[in-house]
Amino acid sequence: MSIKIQVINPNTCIEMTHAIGEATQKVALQETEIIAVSPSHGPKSIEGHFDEAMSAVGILELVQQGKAQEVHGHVIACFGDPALHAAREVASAPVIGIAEAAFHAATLISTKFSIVTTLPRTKIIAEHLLHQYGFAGHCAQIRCIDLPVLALEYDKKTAYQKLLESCREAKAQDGIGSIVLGCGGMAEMAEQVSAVLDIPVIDGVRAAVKLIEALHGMGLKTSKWGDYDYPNQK
Ligand code: 2AL
Repeated sequence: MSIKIQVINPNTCIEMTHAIGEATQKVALQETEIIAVSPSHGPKSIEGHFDEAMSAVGILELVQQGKAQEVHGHVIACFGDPALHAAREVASAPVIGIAEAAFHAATLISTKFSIVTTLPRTKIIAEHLLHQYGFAGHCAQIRCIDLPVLALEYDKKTAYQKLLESCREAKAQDGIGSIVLGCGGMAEMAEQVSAVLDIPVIDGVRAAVKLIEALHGMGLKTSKWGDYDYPNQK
């Protein structure tokens, strides 16, 4: 029996959707089928509160589509975990955001981590999530490469160099045991940065896929008892 995992890239940059699909297929179980999708409408990249709000409807439509295809889990592959709680109301399978997946993974292998993300304006979104999920005490620093999200696809060389430099500084200065990458578009760079710097570097997209495989193996789905119950009929 195959495990179908819908990986939603919430922005409309199709190149990033393909890169995320490839990066996750590499670590997925042989029986796992990754369905990488992005909305047909919405922002091309998500770099602030407005972009997040504009992406929400597209994400929820895709979750509904995935549910109709009977997928075994959904990943929201944007580091602000946009529309996560709403998606859990709509879904019956597990729904995991990449920030929460990465925070969980990081604290299972280290006591402290730093986040390396894209633009400074996205830092507040990560900070809010750290507090909301209860991981604030484990995060030493939130660093930025100061490049827009789309540079990760269209100027890969510069993005990689800047990411490597920020991660190098985090390792040397932050008193940490691991690094969390703060953008879905960084997924394909995690392995190389980790190998070069000799420190665990966590890409939340892959962490989320592996967590869904684990939940599926335990027969666990999103609870419909309580606030994640299906939305009320009006
Ligand atoms: C992101 C992300 O993961 N995808 C996107 O479009 N924006 N988050 C970020 N901090 O840059």
